[in-house]
Amino acid sequence: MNLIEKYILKNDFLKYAWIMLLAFAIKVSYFNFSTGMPFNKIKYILVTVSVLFLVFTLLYRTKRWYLIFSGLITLVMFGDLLYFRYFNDFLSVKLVNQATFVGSVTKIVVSIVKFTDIILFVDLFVFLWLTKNQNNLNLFKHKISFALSLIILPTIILSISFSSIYTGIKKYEFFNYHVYDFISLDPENNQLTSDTRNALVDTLREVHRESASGEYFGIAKEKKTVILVQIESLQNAMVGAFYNGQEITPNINRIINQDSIYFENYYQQLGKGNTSDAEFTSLNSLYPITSGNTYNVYENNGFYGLPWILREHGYSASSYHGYKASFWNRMNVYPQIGFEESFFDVDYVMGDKVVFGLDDHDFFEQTVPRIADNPDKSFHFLVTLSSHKPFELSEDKRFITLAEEDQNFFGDYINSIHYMDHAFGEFIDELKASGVYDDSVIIFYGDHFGIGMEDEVALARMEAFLGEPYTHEEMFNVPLVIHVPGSGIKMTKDVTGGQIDLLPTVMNVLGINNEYLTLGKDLLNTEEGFVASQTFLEKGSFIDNTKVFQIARDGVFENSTAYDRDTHEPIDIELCREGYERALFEINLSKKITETDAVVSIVTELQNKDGKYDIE
Ligand code: GP9
Ligand code: MN
Repeated sequence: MNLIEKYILKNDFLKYAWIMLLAFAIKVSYFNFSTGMPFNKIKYILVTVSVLFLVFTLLYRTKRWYLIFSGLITLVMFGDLLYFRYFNDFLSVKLVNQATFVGSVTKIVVSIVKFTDIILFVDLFVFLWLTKNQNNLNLFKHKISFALSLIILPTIILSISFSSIYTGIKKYEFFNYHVYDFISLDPENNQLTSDTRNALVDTLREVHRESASGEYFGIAKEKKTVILVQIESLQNAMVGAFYNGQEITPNINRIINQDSIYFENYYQQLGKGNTSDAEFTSLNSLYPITSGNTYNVYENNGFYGLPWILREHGYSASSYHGYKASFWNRMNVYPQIGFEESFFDVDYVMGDKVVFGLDDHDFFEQTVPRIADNPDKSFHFLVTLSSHKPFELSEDKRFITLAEEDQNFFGDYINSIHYMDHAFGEFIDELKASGVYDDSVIIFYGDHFGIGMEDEVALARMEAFLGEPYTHEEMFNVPLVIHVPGSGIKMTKDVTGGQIDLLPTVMNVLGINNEYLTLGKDLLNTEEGFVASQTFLEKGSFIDNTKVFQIARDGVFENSTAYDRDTHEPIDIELCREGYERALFEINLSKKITETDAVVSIVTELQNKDGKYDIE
């Protein structure tokens, strides 16, 4: 008893350390398993717990400092956890400029929080309880404890640095991830070397030689008005589908069935900038970056995508969106990507707000006169909003009768898409009434999924609706429709493509020779489908015509998985090595082009002309 009394109960380190270690272990285990940590990575829990223990015991002097420090670390962890549930990734310091975005999506954040998340705060409660009658824990009062800690820290660091078992630690382990993220240790060389640049120019010249002789070249060349609509959260699973006998998108279906080319294997290709990335990639045929969002980080870059290209070919270029100009930094970036004129919320008469901005019905109704008010060739880019999460419409805008079990996020999504479709149908009617329709080409696509994987109830209801497991492949699938009134075309294309392919495909139907920088391909003239993903399915992952390759979270090819799209059976990943390398190559190349602001100079070289960028 004497010994126990002397060495354990009277020794603050021994008395408190095990309790704190246990609390950290619970906290970190919860964090790791909630963020998809495989069981064989349990060693990372030890690393995080050890670092936490060291950091906090070194802060033994005052209770207040402990609470501030621990509170901050816990908040970052909590942020990582929420962000992970949504994006399948941790937060990054490069995302701080997106902080304003959080305000608009508070409801989404709230829907992602789970009651069990309180476990992340367990060490704070335990600490408060242990210190309720004292000012600190004095964990390091004894020299032996202090010495012990000085041994543990270097041991951890050395074992991380030299042991192969720690492959992937910077992707999984909390502290390593954030340290690497902070110092931006990027193994890739971010210079666009002259060899790579020359090879790119040669490849593009090859592509360009064939561009004017493709099928469907110029089918919409004579149309005066080019309308491109990016539709919020429209997944392909909704198109052509019925919910309990009720057609979800009757207007879109009708458009697809007449004078249209419908791409049914078309996919989102976002980074971390959601809607803005869908815009960026579709308009510019470049991949978005994933460290931050392209619209913010590269707001001053020169780009040469669809708006500039169409201006070069005699069209005017305008954009329309019923929300704040500052959101996604559109007000600064739109002029850079070529829009001469942009309309935002303040330019519209706001009726009832839907979700957080202009109702699609009001949006279309007030946009049509502006489109119609162009005697010459004009390009109009519309970004819809009211089918945005959390899909909460007022009762008078819900037209689909939902079963009891779908009176939730999933059912709200169905109703929201149905309402958007209704407004879209009115849009087409208004275009007809204003006399613009016949002389227009109308192209539309979904920006990204509506139903993610984070809401378990919605996920289950989505699976019941689909009649099969909900995969990322399904989640990424958005429709692309090219509607050419009077063309008599009715076609469904099954080639696999993504938003990066929009620009070359649109140039083809508009009869514009491709002499530009496009990393995507013209989907009307390729059989070889390929979509590289960077978010949700991380960099290296891809979807092609027959298979889906999903890179492992540690980034190691050999640990990854792949399946056949028809049978859903696993396939040998060696069959995916080429696609994997291509995905990495293309994304890295795109990143280098963006980082070095090389677009305009490459386009100038491709065109062998000077000063093309200065269009008046
Ligand atoms: C806001 C709208 C929605 O302007 O485009 O963006 P999201 O939240 O889908 O990225
Ligand atoms: Mn969106």
